[in-house]
Amino acid sequence: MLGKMDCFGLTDIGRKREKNDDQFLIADLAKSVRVHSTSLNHDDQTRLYGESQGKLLLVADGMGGHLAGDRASTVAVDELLNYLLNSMRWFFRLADDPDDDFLEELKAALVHCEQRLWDEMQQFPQRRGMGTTMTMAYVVWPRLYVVHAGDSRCYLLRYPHFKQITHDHTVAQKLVDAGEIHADDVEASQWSHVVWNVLGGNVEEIHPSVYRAELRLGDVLLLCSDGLTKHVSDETACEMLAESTSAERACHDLVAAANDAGGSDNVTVVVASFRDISDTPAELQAAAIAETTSVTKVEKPTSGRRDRTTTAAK
Ligand SMILES: [Mn+2]
Repeated sequence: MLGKMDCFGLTDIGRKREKNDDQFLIADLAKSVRVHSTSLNHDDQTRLYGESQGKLLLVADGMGGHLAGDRASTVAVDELLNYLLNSMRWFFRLADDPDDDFLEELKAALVHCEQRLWDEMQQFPQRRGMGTTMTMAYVVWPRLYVVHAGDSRCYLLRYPHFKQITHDHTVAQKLVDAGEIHADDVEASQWSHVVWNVLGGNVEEIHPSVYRAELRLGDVLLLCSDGLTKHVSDETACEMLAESTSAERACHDLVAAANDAGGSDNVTVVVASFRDISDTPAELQAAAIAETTSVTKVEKPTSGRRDRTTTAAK
C-alpha cells in the first residue's frame, strides 16, 4: 500500500453526565522480540519490533451506573488486549492465509471479555448489572474485519456513500427489522437505547456479529458510541468526515457537534482515514467515484448454545 493510515481517537464526557464510561483504543499489532542480553551490538533489554501486522480500533460504552459503568468498559478493553496477546497466532497467520477461523477467533475474544465481566460481578456483587458495548475493527490492508455487540457503531465512508456497517443490537432496531416501526422513529422510541446484546449487563450470553469488507484508498472508517449518533445525523457525520483535513480534526468536529446538540451522553469517536500519499487532487476526485461498498455479514450459528434474549437498560 502506497498509502498512509491517519488515525485518531477522542472521548468526551459530554454535557450532562458526571463521569465518562466510554473507552477507545487504537493499536498496532506487531511481532516483537525482547532481547535480554546478546553479544550483538544491541542494548540489553532492547525490544525489536517487526512490521505491523494490522491495526486494531475499538470503542466500548460502559453501563452500570455510578459504581461500575467505567469499570465494565475498562475490564472489557483490557481483557480483549490480553486475549489478543495470547491468541496472536491468528493475527500473524492472517497476512498470508485469511481464514474463517479468524472470524471465530474474533467472536471468541468477545466471549472471553464477557466471561471476565461475569467473573468480576460474582466477586463484587455491587457491580452486578455492569456491562459494555464493544465495536472493534481490525484492518489488515486491504481487509477489514468488524466484530460488534451493542449499539456503538462502525461506519465506512466511501465518498459519497456513507454506510453503517454494524447493526444496532437494540430492541428498537429489532422492531424496525420486523417492520413494526419505521427507521425514522427509532430515536423517539422508548426502545431506542435498550440493548439486547452487550458484554455483561443482564445478558447472559453474548452474540457477537462479524462483518468483513475490502477497503480502498480514500476510504474513511468511523467507530463511535451512541453519544454521537443520538445527536449527529449520518448526513452531518458524513459531511464532516468528507471535509476534514485530518482524522484528528474530524474527531474534534464530531465531538463538538454532539455537545452542541445537547451532549446528553459520553461521546467517543475513532476515525481512520486511508490516504494515498501519491494522490494528486485530480486522482482524489477519481477515487470519489466509487462503487457502493459491499459488506458481508458473516452468519454462522453458534453451535450448541441456547438462544435467549434478555434486555439491559442503558
Ligand atoms: Mn452511551
